[in-house]
Amino acid sequence: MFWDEKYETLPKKDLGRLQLKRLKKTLVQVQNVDFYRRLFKDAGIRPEDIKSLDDVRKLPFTRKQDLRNGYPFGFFAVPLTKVVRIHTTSGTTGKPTVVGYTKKDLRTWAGLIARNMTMVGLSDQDIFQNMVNYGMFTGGLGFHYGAELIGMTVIPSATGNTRRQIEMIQDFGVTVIHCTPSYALHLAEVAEEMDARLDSLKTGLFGAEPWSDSMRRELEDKLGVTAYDSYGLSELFGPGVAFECRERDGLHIWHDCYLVEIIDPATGEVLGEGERGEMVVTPLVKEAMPLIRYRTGDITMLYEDGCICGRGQKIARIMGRSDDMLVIRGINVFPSQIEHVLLEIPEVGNQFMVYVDRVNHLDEMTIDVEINRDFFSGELKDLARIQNKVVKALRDALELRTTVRLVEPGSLPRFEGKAKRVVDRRKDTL
Ligand code: DLL
Repeated sequence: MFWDEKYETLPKKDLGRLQLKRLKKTLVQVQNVDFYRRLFKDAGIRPEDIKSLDDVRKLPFTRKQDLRNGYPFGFFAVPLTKVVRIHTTSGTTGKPTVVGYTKKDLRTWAGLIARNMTMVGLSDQDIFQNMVNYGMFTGGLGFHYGAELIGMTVIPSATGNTRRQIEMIQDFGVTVIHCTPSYALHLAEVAEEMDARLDSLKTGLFGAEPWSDSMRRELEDKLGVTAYDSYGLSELFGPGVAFECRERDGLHIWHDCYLVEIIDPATGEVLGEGERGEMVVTPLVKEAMPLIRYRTGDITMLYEDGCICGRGQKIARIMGRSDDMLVIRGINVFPSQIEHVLLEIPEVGNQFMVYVDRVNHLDEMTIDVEINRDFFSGELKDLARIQNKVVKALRDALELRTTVRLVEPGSLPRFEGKAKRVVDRRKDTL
């Protein structure tokens, strides 16, 4: 099942040729952006010096901070009259990053979402409930127009009012949902409280934040869906950059539109297939806001093998962002690893919070996790046993001693969009 079979299955040689052609065009386009004109000049590079795909390595990186410095429209390569939509990233600190789209960009973007949804077997027969924020976040409108392009029946329910969301799924016979995995967990929890059956559901599209395979099993079990991982970032249109196919073993990234490199985040050195590092992407088809060697901050690797579905080289599921990685007493920990451990332990729930402090110059990690009442007799010795079990499982997986606090079911925060499960308080104590 293909949306754009020719481009999704291009043989390697043809793909390389197309990528180079599109890269050259992009290099010309970015000359409309002051930042790039200066960057190329300072590096002593002219667009015509790039003669092969490997030559891209001669070009400097673009970082998120560069985009912030260009606030608001400094990275637009077309006049504002050609920009028909603006989105921004959430920007937890300082100004958000602004992204712009031409009419053609919006068509290209919708086409990429259509590829993804068709790849997992969705069609105009499906009823699609889009349970993400429809504002500046790219997840709402991005998926909306892709789904409409395929001809799906789209319910733009956005976030909030979980009980109403569940009623809509039931009343409209929804077959496909899209939301963050954190919200999907909450949805499952509320459906359980309501004793609501979600029999019409068959597919769950989840993304916008890291989530583990244990979380996948949990969501599939509770919601009765097949769950697919969806990856993207605003700077590269939004969702639709990479997506799992039915194999659900790695994500297809659309190589005709995105030139991918994996680098060592510390040295900038380009790594080989099968080596984990930061993904750097040069989008090849963006008009309003082309970028060169954009450092996504996301940690993944390129798979060596192709895929039996016939599409191109895949990337591994994103482990997290390099800036989400916690370094606790010299050991690297991604929140997704903690999630994986906790979900394997039936005595505790699937919600957790991580607090990191510095006590007497030592990093201390405390994890709050909800107890599962079905496994708790009410006796203190029971609590101690469960607590020890969690501490041991975390120590085995992370090679790190942690403090675990068991808390009441339902007492930890739930999230409608991206979850914020880590509170690093070390900076406060410096
Ligand atoms: O999260 C776009 C999106 C919307 C993707 C809906 C998928 C579904 P931003 O808000 O700019 O855009 O955040 C992008 O989120 O750099 C990753 O760190 C993280 N991220 C996105 N998808 C995944 C995923 C949207 N499937 C940032 N797995 C990215 C892990 C993800 N991390």
